[in-house]
Amino acid sequence: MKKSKVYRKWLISLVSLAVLSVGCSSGQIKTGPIKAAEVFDNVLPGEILEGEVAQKVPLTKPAPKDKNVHHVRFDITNKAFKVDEDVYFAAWPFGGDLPGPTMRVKEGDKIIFTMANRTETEQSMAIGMPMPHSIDFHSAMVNPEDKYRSIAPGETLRFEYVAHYPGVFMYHCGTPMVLEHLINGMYGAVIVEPKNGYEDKVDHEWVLVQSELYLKKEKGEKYYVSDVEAAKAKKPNYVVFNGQFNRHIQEPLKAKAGDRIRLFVLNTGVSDTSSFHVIGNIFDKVYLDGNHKNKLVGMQTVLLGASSGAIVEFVIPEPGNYVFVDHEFADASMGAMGMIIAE
Ligand SMILES: [Cu+2]
Repeated sequence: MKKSKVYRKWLISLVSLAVLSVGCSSGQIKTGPIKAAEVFDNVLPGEILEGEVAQKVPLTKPAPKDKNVHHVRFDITNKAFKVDEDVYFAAWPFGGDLPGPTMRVKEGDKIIFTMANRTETEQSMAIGMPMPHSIDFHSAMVNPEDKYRSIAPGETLRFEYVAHYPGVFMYHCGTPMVLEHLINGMYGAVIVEPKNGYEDKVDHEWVLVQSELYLKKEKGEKYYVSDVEAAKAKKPNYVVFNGQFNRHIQEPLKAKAGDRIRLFVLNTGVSDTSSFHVIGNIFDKVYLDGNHKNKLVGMQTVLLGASSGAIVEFVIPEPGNYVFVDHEFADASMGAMGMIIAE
């Protein structure tokens, strides 16, 4: 080979290496071909909640290390939930829970997601009306017109996506009027772990989903229902962690002095911010939106807009009751309060 040819080859490989490294350092994600969503005109056989990577709040277990493809199913059915003493809310939840179950996978994993709209069943119609619904995963990068389409009662939707970014993400129904579907409890969290795992080993991990409830009850009715006018005026009657007024005061989270805690906090809104704080503690590490690259240290409070998430980590300094609140104290007094008890 001639000297000039060798030089040209060397130059080309050097340039391509430079281009490649710029591409990588820019953090740009290549999504590749994405399959179109499928809609079935029946409720496919299966349970309302399926998938080993899905769990009800506040629980979450690490994503399986040996699997990169996960089948998850959240069906929609109307269901009533106790949100306070003598207050039962007729909601439209995902996967039979308020908030919906948390899905937890790893960066780069593929999720094959199934959702049936079961709002036309007798059981569901005893609580609310059959109507179209959809799901919008903030953890996905897909064509929303295809994947986030509304399906009619009795139909099943199936689509897949790859979780390209680590984080703590919201999912929710996106069927118009979105505000109305959100205030009916149609939201939940997705945790995407970084490819190489988290920086620290922890003793406990819990999920806290904060949301506002806008409720009203007609005289003689059994259940409270959502109040669209109050939601438009941003006047909630409750602001809650994990679906109930002061839920984790009644069901405290349990730890020991010296334990390291990781909380996955998601503020679903629907329209308000959260100033998340643990009384008697400082977050030694905070990862905004749950991404390990967005690291902050020594934080007293983390501010979360509607649909923002964070990982907060801290050590329990000594035995005691560590109350966590939305430090916007009107919200705390409306139920955004819980506790970690450390022996
Ligand atoms: Cu909906």
